[in-house]
Amino acid sequence: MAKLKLTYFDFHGGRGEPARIALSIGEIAFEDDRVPLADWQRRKADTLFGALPLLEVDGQIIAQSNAINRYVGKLADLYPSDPWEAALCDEVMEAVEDIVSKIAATINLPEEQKKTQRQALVEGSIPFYLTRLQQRLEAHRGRYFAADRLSVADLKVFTLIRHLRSGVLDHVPTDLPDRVAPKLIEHYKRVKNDPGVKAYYAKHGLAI
Ligand SMILES: N[C@@H](CCC(=O)N[C@@H](CS)C(=O)NCC(=O)O)C(=O)O
Repeated sequence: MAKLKLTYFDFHGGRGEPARIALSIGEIAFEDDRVPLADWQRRKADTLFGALPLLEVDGQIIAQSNAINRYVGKLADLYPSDPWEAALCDEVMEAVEDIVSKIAATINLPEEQKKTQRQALVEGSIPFYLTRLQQRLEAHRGRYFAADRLSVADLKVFTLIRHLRSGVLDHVPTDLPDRVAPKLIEHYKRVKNDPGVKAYYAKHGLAI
């Protein structure tokens, strides 16, 4: 088995979280390299694209969260083998990237600008992406986003919903996902109650 090291920030959530959960579900050993925020500026210059996550496989490194999700998804049997179902899985992961990038672009703004831009997201892009993701879920049997079983796409949407409901995003009401996309909340609970996902959070001492 290849030697794996997943590098991401030292918090629960974000672009590195789906791969951490997937590797845990697949019972695949990996070094969980958690970078404290205080160390980031020192380490940033040495990363492939100046960002995390990174995955090292037997000494070789890849970047980009969705490339990593696909790779670990294949190792953990959480990525569809059928090409069409794989494309559905990819579509959802890229759509989540679209909205995550818009939210991430507000993180370091001065307070007033952050408030204005987040309010615009709350009235526009966030409900737009949540309702469209909900439509894609319903178009594919309603339980999971691809192949009617858990995949890395489900873990990525789960991580997004958890983030939006967590209260860490100032000016984003925590009940927004529940109001605009109730089927995504049912999906969130389905994923949260998956035995592998529960075991992952229990291992880290987190109530979700
Ligand atoms: N397209 C990249 C985006 C990576 C990215 O922006 N990561 C953020 C954390 S989620 C980051 O490293 N931010 C710190 C920085 O840009 O200095 C991916 O999907 O991995």
